[in-house]
Amino acid sequence: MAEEAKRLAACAAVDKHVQNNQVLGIGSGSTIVHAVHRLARRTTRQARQLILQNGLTLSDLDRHPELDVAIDGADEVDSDLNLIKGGGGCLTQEKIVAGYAKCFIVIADYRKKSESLGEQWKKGIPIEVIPMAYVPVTRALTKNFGGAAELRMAVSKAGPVVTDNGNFILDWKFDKVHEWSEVNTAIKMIPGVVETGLFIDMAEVVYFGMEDGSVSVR
Ligand code: ABF
Repeated sequence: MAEEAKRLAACAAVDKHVQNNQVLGIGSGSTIVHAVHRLARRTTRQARQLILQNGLTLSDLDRHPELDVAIDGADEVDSDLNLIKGGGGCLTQEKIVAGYAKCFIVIADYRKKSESLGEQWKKGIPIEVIPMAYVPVTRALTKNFGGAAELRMAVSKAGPVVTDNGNFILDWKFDKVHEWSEVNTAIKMIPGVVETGLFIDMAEVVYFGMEDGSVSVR
């Protein structure tokens, strides 16, 4: 059910927003896989071959510092299109890609839709930190903003999760609704914080695949 909802959202977003010869940014997660499949179906055999031969690494921000469209999933989306991202461990590179796109589109299934952040996603806001600073950052988070923050551990419990950038992730469980834009800026000012999983005022449109097979656009 949720998988079909992800597919519906991905197809609707790709069909509406992606045109030929555009430079695209693609995020990570299970929903985005459906968007890539949709894109591949629309790609000619020759281009698809090219994509495969190049191991799907098509370009980078050095060559394309501005993207036409970025498409990504999310862990939660509120009624103002603010997002929590990073539940899967990726947030900094995704924020960079979204931030340099002319248009940032989010695709998600119905479980991610909420009115207020925290209604659906109970694991807290992921915050990427420089490893040497994770203890003082944890203390600063709870002292300044309340709640609790935990170092994210690998499933094996052998050690902390290490991001693509070689950093750790703190999951900050907030205990009240905040003014998210202000809190996001304040958290980013804590020395040792690399990036937060709060994506405020970035998404232009969000496609939710719904349980009844429809697509809800916010
Ligand atoms: C990435 O994938 C993360 O920022 C987000 O946490 C997650 C969403 O994954 P899924 O589509 O599997 O729910 O975009």
